[in-house]
Formats: sequence, C-alpha cells, structure tokens
Amino acid sequence: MGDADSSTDAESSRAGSGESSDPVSEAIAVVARSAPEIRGGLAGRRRKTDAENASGEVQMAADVWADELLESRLTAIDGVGQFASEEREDVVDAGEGEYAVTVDPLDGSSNLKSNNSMGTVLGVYDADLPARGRDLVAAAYVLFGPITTMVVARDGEVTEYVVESKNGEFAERRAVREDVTLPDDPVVYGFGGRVPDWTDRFADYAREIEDELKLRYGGAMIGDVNQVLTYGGVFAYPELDSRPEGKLRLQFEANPIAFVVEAAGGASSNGTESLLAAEPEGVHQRTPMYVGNEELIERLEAQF
Ligand code: FDP
Ligand code: ZN
Repeated sequence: MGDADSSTDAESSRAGSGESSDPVSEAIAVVARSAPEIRGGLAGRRRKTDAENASGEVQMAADVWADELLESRLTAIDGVGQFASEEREDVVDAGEGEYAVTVDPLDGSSNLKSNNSMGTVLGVYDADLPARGRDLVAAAYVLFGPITTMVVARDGEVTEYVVESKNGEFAERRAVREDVTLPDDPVVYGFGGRVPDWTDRFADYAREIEDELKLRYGGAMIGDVNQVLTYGGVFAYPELDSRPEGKLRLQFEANPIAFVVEAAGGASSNGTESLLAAEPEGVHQRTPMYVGNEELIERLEAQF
C-alpha cells in the first residue's frame, strides 16, 4: 500500500472531464464528478419524504435527489445499457450498451440526521441485471467524511482518491493511495443489526472477534467498510433471526464492496461462499454480508 500522504507524485486527473473514453472509465468519472455536488446538496435535504424505496425504507429527500442526478448522468454514457438503483423499483433501459450500472446513491442516509458519514456506491457489470458479482468489471465508492474520498477497484487494483471541487467548477480526483491492500494484522470490526437479533452462530463468532479486535461502527456500510480497508479487520451485516437474508442488497451494496475488498487482497462471504459467486435472484435481493481479512472470513465460514 502506498503512503496516504504521498500525493505529490500520484496521478491527478480531472474527474469526468471527458478525457476518459471507455464506458467503464466514464461511469467512474461521472460518480467522481458528481460527488462534490451531491455533498453540497445534502444540507438542505435532510428531511424524510412520504415515499418508500423498493426495499420498503422511507426515502430521505437527499436519496431521491442523488438518485435522479446519477440516473440522468449515467444513462447518458454510450455503452451503458442498463441502470439500476437501490432507490428505484425498476431497471432503467439506457439503450444499446453492454454494461449495466448500479448505484446506491446515498448509502447510510439515515446518518444525515446526526451528521455522520455516508457514501455513494457504484457497480459496473458486464452482464444484464440481476448479475453475479463475478460479472463486475469495476466498482467504486465515495465516502463523504471530513473529506470526500473515492475508492476505485478495476483490473485487480484498488486506488484511493481525494475528490475536490475547485472554485465550484469542476471536481478533481487525486490519487492518494495506490495498490491499496488490507493490512495483514487486522485491527477493527463493525457488525450491524441488533445483538439480540443475531443468530447463535453469528453471536459465537462475534464474541471471539470482540476479544481480538476493537469496535469501529458508524452505521453506514461505506464508512465502516472503509475502516476495514484502512486498518484491516472485518465488517458484517449478518443474518438475523428476524431476517435471515440480512439487510444489505446484493446488487447495489454487497457485490461492489466485495469486489473492492477482494481486489484489495481481502475476502467476502454470504456465510457459505464468496459474495461474488452468489447467484442473483432479483435486483433488490438482500444478502448477509461479511467482508474483511481472509483469515477472519475463513473462520466465519468454518463456524457456520
Ligand atoms: P441506511 O439504512 O442508513 O441507508 O444501506 C443500508 C444501511 O444504512 C447501511 O449503510 C448500514 O450498514 C445499515 O443500513 C445500517 O442499518 P441499521 O442501522 O438499520 O442496522
Ligand atoms: Zn446502502
């Protein structure tokens, strides 16, 4: 992994300036370019709407707005044939094009109220939706923390960028960590769901992990996963007694994040196999999700 502060000799590019020509690069650039704008629009959109998304969750004004912004820009890319979002029921037909693009426009948007971190997740699949994680050709996420960063996985490499808006005119994406890999010695864990709702086998696993690692949990998958990518460890939104399928969505959340974590040398699981190997059944299907250092994921699968 490169040094997080060695940005001087790192690649610098104008996000979405049109210099990237293939559809996959374009999709990544569109999300990067939109990130400062999405961030800038959050302050006035912290209220709930009366609408629910396809998963039955009440939408925030910011969820709807970010979804519409990304839909119009991503469907305009030549080569993108399908667009799907956690915030809309149906897959949008974007015309001719071999790639299907998925977004979770604002992951962790319930953190808007308490002003904690959240993010945007992108998946680019070379297959019609719903698709397997193995059909991803790239995945990326934006993290709206104290600074805006973007992590991109493509061709087996993971890069972390800082995204900044210069004079409010264009967004600049500057690589700050190249060849990102999970540190060998894991440090942190973050597990979602109410503890009394955890299944016995997950609770047993959690007890062991609690003895070894320290808790870092902020309630937005992106923020919690980024801790694992930075320090090593394990993030889970597990199977629950009340909901064996967990909470997170395979197409929009679990697959893209598994793709990033595996490209960074980590592992992913749905409890039995890599998330990337799971056969999809529906666009909004949920899945238990476990990602992190390989040894920690292997132990989980062995105990399940
Ligand atoms: P949110 O509902 O705020 O959008 O995307 C779902 C998600 O956040 C994840 O980011 C997060 O890990 C999880 O749900 C947290 O859910 P609960 O607080 O309902 O357990
Ligand atoms: Zn989400």
